[in-house]
Amino acid sequence: MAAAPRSLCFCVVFHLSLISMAFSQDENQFIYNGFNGSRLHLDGLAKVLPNGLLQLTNISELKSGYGFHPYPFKFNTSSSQSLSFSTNFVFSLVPAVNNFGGNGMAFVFSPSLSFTKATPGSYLGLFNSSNNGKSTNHILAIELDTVESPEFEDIDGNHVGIDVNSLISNDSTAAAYFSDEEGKNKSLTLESGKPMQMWIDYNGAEKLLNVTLAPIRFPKPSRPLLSISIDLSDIFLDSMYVGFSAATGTRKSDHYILGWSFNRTGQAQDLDISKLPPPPPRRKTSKKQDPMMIVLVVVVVVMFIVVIGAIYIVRKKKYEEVYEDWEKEYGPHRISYKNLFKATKGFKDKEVIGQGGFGKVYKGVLPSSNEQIAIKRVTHDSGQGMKQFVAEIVSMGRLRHRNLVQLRGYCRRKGELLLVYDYMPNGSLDKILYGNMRPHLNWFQRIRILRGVACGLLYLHEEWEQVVLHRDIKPANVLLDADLNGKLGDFGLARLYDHGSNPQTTNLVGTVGYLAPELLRTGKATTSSDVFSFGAFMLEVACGRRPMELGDMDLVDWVIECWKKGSILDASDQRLEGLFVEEQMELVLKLGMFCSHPNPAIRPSMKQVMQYLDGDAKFPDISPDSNVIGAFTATNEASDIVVSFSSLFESSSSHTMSTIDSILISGR
Ligand SMILES: *[C@@H]1O[C@H](CO)[C@@H](O)[C@H](O)[C@H]1NC(C)=O
Ligand SMILES: *[C@@H]1O[C@H](CO)[C@@H](O)[C@H](O)[C@H]1NC(C)=O
Ligand SMILES: *[C@@H]1O[C@H](CO)[C@@H](O)[C@H](O)[C@H]1NC(C)=O
Ligand SMILES: *[C@@H]1O[C@H](CO)[C@@H](O)[C@H](O)[C@H]1NC(C)=O
Ligand SMILES: *[C@@H]1O[C@H](CO)[C@@H](O)[C@H](O)[C@H]1NC(C)=O
Ligand SMILES: *[C@@H]1O[C@H](CO)[C@@H](O)[C@H](O)[C@H]1NC(C)=O
Ligand SMILES: *[C@@H]1O[C@H](CO)[C@@H](O)[C@H](O)[C@H]1NC(C)=O
Ligand SMILES: *[C@H]1O[C@@H](CO)[C@H](O)[C@@H](O)[C@@H]1NC(C)=O
Repeated sequence: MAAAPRSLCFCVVFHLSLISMAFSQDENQFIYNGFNGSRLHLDGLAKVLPNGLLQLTNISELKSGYGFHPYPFKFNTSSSQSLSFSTNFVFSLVPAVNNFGGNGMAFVFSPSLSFTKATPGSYLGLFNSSNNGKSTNHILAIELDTVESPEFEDIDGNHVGIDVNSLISNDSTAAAYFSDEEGKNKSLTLESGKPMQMWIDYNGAEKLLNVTLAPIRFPKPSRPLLSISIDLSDIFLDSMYVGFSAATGTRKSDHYILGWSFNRTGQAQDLDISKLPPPPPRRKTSKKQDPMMIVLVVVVVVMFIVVIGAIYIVRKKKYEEVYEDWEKEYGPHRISYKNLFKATKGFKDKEVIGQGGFGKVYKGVLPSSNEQIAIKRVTHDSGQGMKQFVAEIVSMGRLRHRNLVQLRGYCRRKGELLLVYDYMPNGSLDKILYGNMRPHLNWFQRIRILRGVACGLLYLHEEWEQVVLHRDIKPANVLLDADLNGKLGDFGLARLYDHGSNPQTTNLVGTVGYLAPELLRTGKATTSSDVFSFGAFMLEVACGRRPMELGDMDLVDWVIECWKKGSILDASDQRLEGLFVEEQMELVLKLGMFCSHPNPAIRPSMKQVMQYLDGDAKFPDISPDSNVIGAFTATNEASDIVVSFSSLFESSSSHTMSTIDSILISGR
């Protein structure tokens, strides 16, 4: 078809025909993968950027921009077939404000390149108010409209429309594409700034115009977005230009074309996406527009950092421990504060199971092993003696005896020492002895507790590698396990006070009523002063009375009185209702008295106490009127007469027995 006119021209004017030949051959088709070196006719704001992008408009208000193929195509409007064309292009609309750009762009066939009288904004730089809708326009436009203009019956602010001589579209639909993969329509946002591709195909024979849209890199969908039957011969003139227009109004976008392929003789070639100029950068969301937003974001970020930082510091502070170099060797005995904190649910008051002179005791469950523990929280001034004390505490941890509450480890914080023990489900004997437990502790349980505690104390005094003084034996420090076995707690803890600042006053540890008189005088604790406390403890368990109760006479004096009246068993706890082994009760009362003797020399050792309790040695038959007993109520000096007694006690038990007897008899 092109061959005939070419040869004809060739004959007439040689050099002109060459140019015309080039046009006629080239100009039925072209492809721009980027517009570097293109020969487009640009008007308005349009320009080709150095990177090859065709920018139709920037974000100046109420402006138009045009990019057209510079030469018109010749159409034979009598022959519908010759009106076929195929084109595709990649565009990108970058709004000035996110989702608030405008007004849009169009692919256009126009008989003229002059749009000087056309209006920007919703007229898309194609028409003005007086010529809009006139058939004399001879314009076909495929619009990409991003502003809803009611005057043009727009369906929305994001649609594709086919316009013939008018901005009132012959057909339009919301921007979308058919996904062959998913078998459904998927919507698109034209002014997302993302590059998209459009295909426009017209078959002159079928008089069918198809418009197809898809995101870049998607193959052409099998179903067009718009497909209308239209006879372009009614619209086109013999000579038509083809290109793009775009316009801004009060809403504005950068309108870009990245590449364009056009063909009148067949399917337009696909663009080479890899060769297209880089997509224009999208604008950072409205930050420039709204300084309040920046302030808000900064404030939120700063607050976030502050909160996170605060949480970090609080957490760090919360679990902060004191750890000194010398503690390294005790590493295995150290229990992390975090674990203890979790075990006690944050040292909640609800978890407090006791309160003593040293501080509160909490119940807890170790998160790692689910084991129950008791945590003694001791306040202290972490002075110089701490090192020695921790050393002792740790060595206490090595004490193993079934009648000692096992120390598991420790933790140190500022002003605070935490000692972790096995948990004793039945609490302290003190609570059970004076509480409302029903049935009340029976005699067998009591004697077993007494024996157990004696056994534990013997271990501390004589059976371990060094002598450990308890210094605070009393029912509150005797704990009961699930089977009501007595276990001595708090051993060695009294030493804590030795490390205080004033050695003169701090040595006096213990509880009134359980304190040996010589301890009050000399301040020096001995195994014998422990025995004194144990004696008071024995009497207490047997009589169910505290050693010193307000308004009552001393427990020892009272027992002696009962004894002198010839009915020592009257001193026994009324709650036992007489249900006890009389010999045992008598032994416990008398042994208790002897242990509580004001003269330390008369007190037996723990070993002897065990022997009496076990029946391995027979307790001497003493008269209540003996010297020894008299010494209870006499002055301290008076008791000195039997000071040689202790050395005799050291010998074998059978021997001891006779010695006691003889002394007692001589005292009579
Ligand atoms: C838009 O382009 C025109 C012409 O190149 C220029 O004068 C104007 O400053 C540009 N406006 C913006 C907002 O970039
Ligand atoms: C235009 O097409 C008609 C019908 O096919 C034909 O008769 C006519 O010669 C064509 N005109 C030109 C200038 O090619
Ligand atoms: C509208 O455009 C047409 C054609 O370009 C022109 O003749 C006419 O004067 C314009 N009207 C107005 C009001 O600008
Ligand atoms: C997809 O969109 C086209 C055009 O808007 C419509 O004709 C067609 O029914 C839609 N198809 C589906 C599966 O929604
Ligand atoms: C237009 O789309 C219809 C429906 O998919 C198709 O049958 C027809 O061949 C298409 N025409 C062109 C020119 O692409
Ligand atoms: C135009 O179509 C013809 C025939 O299908 C094809 O050979 C040619 O490559 C196409 N050119 C462009 C630029 O699409
Ligand atoms: C366009 O040309 C410029 C130099 O003029 C070059 O830097 C750029 O890479 C070219 N872009 C394309 C897409 O070819
Ligand atoms: C769009 O098509 C043209 C030519 O086919 C008609 O003349 C117009 O009336 C029609 N416009 C609308 C809104 O359908």
